[in-house]
Amino acid sequence: MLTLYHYDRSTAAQRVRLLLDEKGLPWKSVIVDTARGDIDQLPENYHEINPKGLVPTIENKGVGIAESLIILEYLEDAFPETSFRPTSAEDRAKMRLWMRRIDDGIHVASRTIGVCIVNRFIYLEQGAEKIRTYHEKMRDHVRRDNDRVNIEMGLASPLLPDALKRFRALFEDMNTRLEGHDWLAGEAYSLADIALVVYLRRMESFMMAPLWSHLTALNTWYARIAERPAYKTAVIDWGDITEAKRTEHGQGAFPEIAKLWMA
Ligand SMILES: N[C@@H](CCC(=O)N[C@@H](CS)C(=O)NCC(=O)O)C(=O)O
Repeated sequence: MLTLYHYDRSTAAQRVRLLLDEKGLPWKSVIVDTARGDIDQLPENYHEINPKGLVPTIENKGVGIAESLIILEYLEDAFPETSFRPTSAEDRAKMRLWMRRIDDGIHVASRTIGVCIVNRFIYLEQGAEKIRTYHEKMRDHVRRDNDRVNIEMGLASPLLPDALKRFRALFEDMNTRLEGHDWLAGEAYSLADIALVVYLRRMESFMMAPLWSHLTALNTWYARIAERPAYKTAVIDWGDITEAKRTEHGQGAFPEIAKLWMA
């Protein structure tokens, strides 16, 4: 059986759970939640299959696979019966171009926004020593260095304006495409929609949704996906143990975030 290493609110894990549930595949859950500095949660030798020590990782037939976008493609290859890839080669290329934006800066931007608005407060509650150890053990040094700046500077971080600009451009580009189509690539729900929808929910959790309320096609698309049974089981039902903090700190940050978003 498939085993997924993940935790509730991880956007990268949400997209893998979405595809697993859309395909109706049974899977075993192993929670690995280091996001509040609990680095000891990593299973022994976890870095051998996920060199960055992050989630998600999926295991099948004794083989471990890291990186959520690779995992999505792997699940399509290994379990092609219900496909979430468009049929034409051109639409598949377009699907992958949308997905590429995630690794081309959107995922990192999402973390920057999260740390600047709320995670820095969660880290402060954990105590300086624990967070120092967490960062010392973090294998991705760019991620660690960004975290340190974002924790120290918060809404004044020099990384925050670019992160917000990337999201604004992404949401506007998605809206433009969706003005003429129901889905991001081809004419059916695909990996591109699955991979990107998790950021709507993530940015919304910081109370930022008024910033794109005018992007009607994007919001309609999001509502259409949220109605799918798999969205409930893969995203809503797993919840987010930090939701109250996201709401509280998101509300407080909104005036500054809106100013940067509009800049
Ligand atoms: N590029 C990776 C990113 C994975 C990633 O950033 N995972 C986050 C959750 S979304 C994580 O493991 N966080 C743990 C931590 O912050 O300690 C992927 O797509 O799988």
